[in-house]
Amino acid sequence: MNRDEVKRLLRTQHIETPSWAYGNSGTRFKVFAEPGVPRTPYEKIDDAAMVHRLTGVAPTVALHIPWDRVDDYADLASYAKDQGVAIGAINPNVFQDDDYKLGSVCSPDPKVRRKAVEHLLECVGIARETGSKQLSFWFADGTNYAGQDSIRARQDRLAEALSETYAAMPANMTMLLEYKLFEPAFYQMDLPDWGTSYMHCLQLGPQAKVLVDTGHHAPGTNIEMIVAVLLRAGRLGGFHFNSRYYADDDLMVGAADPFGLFRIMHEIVSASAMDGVAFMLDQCHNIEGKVPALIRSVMNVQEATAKALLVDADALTRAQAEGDVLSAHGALMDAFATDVRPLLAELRDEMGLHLDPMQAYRESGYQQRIVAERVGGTAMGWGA
Ligand code: AOS
Ligand code: ZN
Ligand code: ZN
Repeated sequence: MNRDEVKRLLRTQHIETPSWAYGNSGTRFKVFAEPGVPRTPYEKIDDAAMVHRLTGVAPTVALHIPWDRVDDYADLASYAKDQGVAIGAINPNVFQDDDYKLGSVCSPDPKVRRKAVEHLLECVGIARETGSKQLSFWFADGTNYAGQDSIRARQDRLAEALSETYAAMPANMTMLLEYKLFEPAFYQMDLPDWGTSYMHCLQLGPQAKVLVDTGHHAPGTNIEMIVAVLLRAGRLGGFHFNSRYYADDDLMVGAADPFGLFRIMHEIVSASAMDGVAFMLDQCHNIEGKVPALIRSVMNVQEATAKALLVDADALTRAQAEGDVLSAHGALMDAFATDVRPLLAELRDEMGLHLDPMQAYRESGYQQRIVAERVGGTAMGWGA
């Protein structure tokens, strides 16, 4: 692919930031409060807009309900628009209430299931009101002990809840169904892997697609293989990008394993699927500044994408057809070894942006301003 085509595609790639990453977060041991953290969903949008202003490719922000509950969602959406961004995926929260102890949509208690489904339906409404086209579902449902509940009955309850929600979606809305190997449940999760998620999507219909969170697999899982298979089936809805060393670490994407990210992006580029996939971040910035961490993360995704776009597809296909293992592998490694920072600087220059968004942030005075202005009130986040 020539340089201009690479830049054209990079301009079209949109990377969605998660509202929760702008708030305080931590581990089960400690949530360190950071000065300047948003006190309202509106202030989260201000931060997301800043990330977009500096990177030019992060025009949407995902919401998490009820963390981002407001009285008037249309007003929130129009505020976002005024700041130059839009509302992205709507994420329901069916894991933080006491009555979800044994699950939400899979709970053995029909009243709890009803409550959870009502919340999913509420999120369909919020998506409509904010102009969002995507629902992003993650369920903490599962069990801790063999025999605790019927695995099969839980699948039936899940299918029932999803189909009621699916039926309420307008034709232009997509349901993204996320899976997770373990945590918070340790014996079995009701949606533990891409296959289970895919089966539910198949049953639901074409508006249901699988969401791959890069931190939700067993160590050593070949994630790009999953990506390739789902793309082939037309059911890869999108990503929750982040890095992990051990489990669901939620560190900055591209920090722990930039090569893994590149391999994922290579599958997307080679399937010409850049515009059909939602590139979303799902991260927690526990010890680093949140806004700059999100800027860095957006840049990391861009760098991996640029390298994937630079793969010499002809040389690769030729080597593959000839069974030339090392040349085929070499075609990928050459692209991965390319320093794409000058190309990205050129692209930013053409987009009227500072060549280095991290430096631009440091020089902007934004951090000092939010620290000075956001005094009083309650910082958003969990447990801070
Ligand atoms: C949880 O592990 C998942 O990654 C979800 O996407 C979750 O909704 C998100 O991390 C916000 O809590
Ligand atoms: Zn996730
Ligand atoms: Zn996760």
